[in-house]
Amino acid sequence: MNMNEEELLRNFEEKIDVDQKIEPRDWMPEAYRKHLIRQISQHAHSEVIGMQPEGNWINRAPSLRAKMVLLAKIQDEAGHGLYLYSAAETLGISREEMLDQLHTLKAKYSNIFNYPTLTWADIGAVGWLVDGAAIVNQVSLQRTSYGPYSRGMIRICKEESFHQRQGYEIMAQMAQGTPEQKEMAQDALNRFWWPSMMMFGPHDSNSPNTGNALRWRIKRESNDTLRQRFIDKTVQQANVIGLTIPDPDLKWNEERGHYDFGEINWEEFYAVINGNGPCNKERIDHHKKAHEEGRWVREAALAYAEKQKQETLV
Ligand code: FAQ
Repeated sequence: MNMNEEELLRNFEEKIDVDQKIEPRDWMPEAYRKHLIRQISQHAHSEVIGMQPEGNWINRAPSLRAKMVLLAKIQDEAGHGLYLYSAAETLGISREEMLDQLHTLKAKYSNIFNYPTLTWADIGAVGWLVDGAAIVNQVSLQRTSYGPYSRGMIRICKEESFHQRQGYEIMAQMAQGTPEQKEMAQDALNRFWWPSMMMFGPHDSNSPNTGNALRWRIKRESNDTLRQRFIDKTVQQANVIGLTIPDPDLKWNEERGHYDFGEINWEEFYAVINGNGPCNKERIDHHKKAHEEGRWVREAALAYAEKQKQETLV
């Protein structure tokens, strides 16, 4: 490393230490850039792949109101994906490259979207638990050190809190409905609880990316800290609507001021994130097909933009 680079690095670290945002044209270490591209692109893929389990219920929503709300939510997820792809593009990777990484399984996306949505209550569980977990994580990421990611998170969190309420409303309605409806809500909670806990990633002691992420303030809090916050919040919400968290070891710990909880099935987690979950193949195949079928739209939009540019030059 020459002197100049040492100085640049010092300058970069000083900015991080005083919480000044790093912007696209600022110098940054190559490892910081790569770390961000990995995290932000995987976050973007999660938002977009996350539309699939919900899309499964648009034409079976139980009322016009429920259908409109669900459509609006899914559309928001597409928007979140776009903000995040744009933020990643500022780091020097193209959208095509990111999608190629998704389609060739080089890039991951959230474990949670590899589970099926079998009943309408699952749409409630996704909103309540999945968006609930996403918010806890993303509120923390609002303070991330990379400017475009941080600004994206601020906007995304505003929309995400509406999503969480949409899901909780469905769960509350079903939990107070007929015995069959309450059973459906409990069954959805049973199936989505543990995969939602896994959304925060492995325990800190097994999380290879956390060290650099915290040092560079990409992540502001660790996987375990955020998971615990989610649990503490969600247990109370389950109590209010009379549903039971499916964890016999869940117990308030007066000393810690937190809930203790049972062991997460990490074997299942690693199987799912490495391509062997119940719906991995279906999700990627569907995305590839939609991408191919939308090719003419992208080409037409680019041709139109080019034409506009030529016209303004004349
Ligand atoms: N799923 O060293 P760590 C949403 C991977 S948005 C899959 O701890 P890191 C909205 C990890 O990538 C949900 N893979 O990694 C919505 C790494 O592998 P790699 C998405 C996971 O990055 C709602 C390896 O394990 N949110 O839901 C997962 O420090 C409803 C080792 O892990 C974000 O992406 C996982 N859960 O911490 C949309 C938030 N966890 O990449 C539609 C931003 C870990 O080295 C409907 N991301 N892995 O090959 C983050 O905060 C972090 O990336 C973590 C993981 C916390 C996810």
